[in-house]
Amino acid sequence: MALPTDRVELSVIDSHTGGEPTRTIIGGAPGLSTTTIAEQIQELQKEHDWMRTSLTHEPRGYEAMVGALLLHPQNPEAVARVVYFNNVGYLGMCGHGTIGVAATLSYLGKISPGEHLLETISGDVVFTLHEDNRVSFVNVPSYRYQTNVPVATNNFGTVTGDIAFAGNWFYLCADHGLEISLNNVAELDRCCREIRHTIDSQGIHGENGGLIDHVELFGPPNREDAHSKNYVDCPGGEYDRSPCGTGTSAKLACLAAAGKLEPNQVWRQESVTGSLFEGSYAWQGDKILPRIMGEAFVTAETKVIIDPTDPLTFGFSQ
Ligand code: PYC
Repeated sequence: MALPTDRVELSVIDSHTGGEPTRTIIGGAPGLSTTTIAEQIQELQKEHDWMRTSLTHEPRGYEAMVGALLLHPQNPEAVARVVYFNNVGYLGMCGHGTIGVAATLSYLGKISPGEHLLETISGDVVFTLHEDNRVSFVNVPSYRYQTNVPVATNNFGTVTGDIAFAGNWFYLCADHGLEISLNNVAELDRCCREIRHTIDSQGIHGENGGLIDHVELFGPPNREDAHSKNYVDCPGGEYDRSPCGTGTSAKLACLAAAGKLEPNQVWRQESVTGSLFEGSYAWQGDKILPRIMGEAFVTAETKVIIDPTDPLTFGFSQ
């Protein structure tokens, strides 16, 4: 990868969805020579990964930062094509990011309340911008793959959990014995790392070898309007400040498979920060189509300057 030798200016809009940031690039990104979204992600990875690290690593970003690059869609019906990325790479599906991108497009005056289509690497995603600023989207077909999978940890005993797919692979666990609270993030993080370590070292995986790179811990909610509270450990080692769109979808898939939630019944998932997503589902064969609703707010409209004479301009991380 050749780093830019000239100054680059990127136009970005920052938003947060239930506390989880999305940094949407709306201008200044290098032109891509490829056509399909899969090729474009490969090209970004190979030729322009500096853009990802510049926006998500320190000094401009931090470990929770998720980027979204808007590209021209192939389908004229789509409002945009979007590539999500974070501090460690490019993402499959990103629920909070979908809500953040929708809020950004609305802020820019590019969409009005109603239904819209986004092209993503996981397929077309239909989202609805509601009159009250909330956004709902239909996630990719999701399913519980295995149930009651034991995972031994050094410091937290043997926990059991389900494995589910919802655009990302999740291990979902409720018997960890920890309080889900912002005061307890260090312990929650340690527990998730130990679970991830055992999952990796014992070759526990999703269907067709799918990499389980998200661990989701559940506990009782604090909010009266919520059914459950979660802590979601993401691939870069950071935790999702929102209830996680794909994580809430994975939970819906497990509840549906266990016969604990009916189609169209609403599940309210609280996050470790106290924010809330509403989820419901419809069956599609033996999988579910989750619908997730949340709200995002724009926090900044920024020109990011990437100055090659600055030794830390492309970002640094631990
Ligand atoms: O909301 O799906 C989500 C998500 C995945 C990683 C961070 N947020």
